[in-house]
Amino acid sequence: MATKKRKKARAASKRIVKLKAKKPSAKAANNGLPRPSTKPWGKAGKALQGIRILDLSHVQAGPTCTQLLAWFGADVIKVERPGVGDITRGQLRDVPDADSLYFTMLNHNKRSITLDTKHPKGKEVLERLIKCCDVLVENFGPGVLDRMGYTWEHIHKLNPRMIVASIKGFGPGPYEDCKVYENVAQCAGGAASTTGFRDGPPLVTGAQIGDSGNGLHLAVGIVTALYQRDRTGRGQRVNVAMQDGVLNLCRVKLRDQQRLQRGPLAEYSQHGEGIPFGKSVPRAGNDSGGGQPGWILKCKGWETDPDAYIYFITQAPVWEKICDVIGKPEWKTDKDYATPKARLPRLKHIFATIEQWTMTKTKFEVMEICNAVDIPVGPILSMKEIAEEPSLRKTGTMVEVDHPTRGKYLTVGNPIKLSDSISEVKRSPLLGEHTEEILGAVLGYSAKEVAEIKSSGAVTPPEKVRAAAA
Ligand code: CAO
Repeated sequence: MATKKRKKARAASKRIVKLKAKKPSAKAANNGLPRPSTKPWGKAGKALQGIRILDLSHVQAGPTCTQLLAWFGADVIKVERPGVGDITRGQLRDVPDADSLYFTMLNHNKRSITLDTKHPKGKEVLERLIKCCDVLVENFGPGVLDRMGYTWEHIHKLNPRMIVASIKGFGPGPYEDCKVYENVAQCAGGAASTTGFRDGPPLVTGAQIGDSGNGLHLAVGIVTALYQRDRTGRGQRVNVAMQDGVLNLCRVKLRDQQRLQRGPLAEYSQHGEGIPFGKSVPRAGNDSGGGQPGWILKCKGWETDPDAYIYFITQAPVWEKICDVIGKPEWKTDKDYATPKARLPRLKHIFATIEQWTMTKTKFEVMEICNAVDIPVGPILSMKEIAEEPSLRKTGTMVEVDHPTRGKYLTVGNPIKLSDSISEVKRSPLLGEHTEEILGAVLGYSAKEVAEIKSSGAVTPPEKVRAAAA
């Protein structure tokens, strides 16, 4: 009996040990909620895995959008004209016979298929692509897609889940039929009239807000439409007009346009200089666009180095620290300088005084001194300095990529970091590099059919184009 009891007790305690040893499932232990990934940053999969993009885009605006989606893991199939490809492949070429940096830096992580979309066989292939993709992206000139025979209605019929995303220069209105490039959009969207110095002509900015800026707008629209499709099962159109996107980025200037109707814009330095305002928002030089006055000031070496400058912000909460740093402690209590309102009419003099100090320091010394006491300043970094900045390499914002025909080059990686999604930068495809692979593995054509398509002229250039390219 005693032995039986002992055996029972031993078995029971074993069960307890077993129960204790059994790990609760991740879900059960967290009240059914998912836990944070245990994988390192960015290594838990690809955010857009399973999404296939039919990329008919070219030049810059569309390709920046599809490159971003490709970085997040979408399978981007770039359709290019046989023998020619995206025009940027050959534009601004720095290495003979190699794809230009213009092209490579906008088309990472994509596959390339050559296809004449006006050729009957090419149309057949394109329709198969439409049927097996989630999103079609295009930034052709107005009416081009319709002329090819691919109206929204036709695409929707072929694949009701398809999202059709387009960039055009202008939305519906007097200019809807115009072709548009970057600077046209900057001008029509309000950026150029508000950029530059008051006494100079309008200026375009180096940042490609019309092209790359609208690539971002389109990408947000696409991801939003994909999210909605999860509920409705239906695709939709996503339209971005470059003028609208630039205006969206210039909204602070529309804010000022309306403020101007109620009186002068006191934070614009022209106000302090006693120069009256006209009817529209003027060009404000390097004035800050917000409520904290700022200006670009010379630093040590400015005489020979075009980038020896710093952006200096006289942020109100740190005004007293600024006074100490620049050796003007008396401004802390002087009624002409002590308050932001009192300073507004004196900004020119204030910045000239601060500049006397910044000119004794390099921009990096100013950074060190000011940031130590929380004064917001920004060094004017040249592209050379940015390219050599180790911290940007470390975060993957600057990446070195190897390319079979041009060798190693530097590019900007994905600036949007996701903790759960891998974002490796893979080289851009050669023209038509994946044509056979896509025809066979994606579209399911047999080897015989692939051979037929190839000999039809739908994926290879006509003889005269080939001869001209040789
Ligand atoms: N097979 C066969 N034909 C093709 C093709 C393919 N794979 N890809 C393009 N084409 C044809 C088009 O069908 C079109 O032919 P039609 O005029 O006979 O219909 C032709 O190529 C030209 O297309 P396009 O008008 O788009 O190109 P463009 O070089 O004349 O103009 C641009 C370029 C950018 C001004 C124009 O596309 C545009 O305004 N796009 C919208 C705004 C935009 O995105 N601008 C920014 C570009 S980035 O700076």
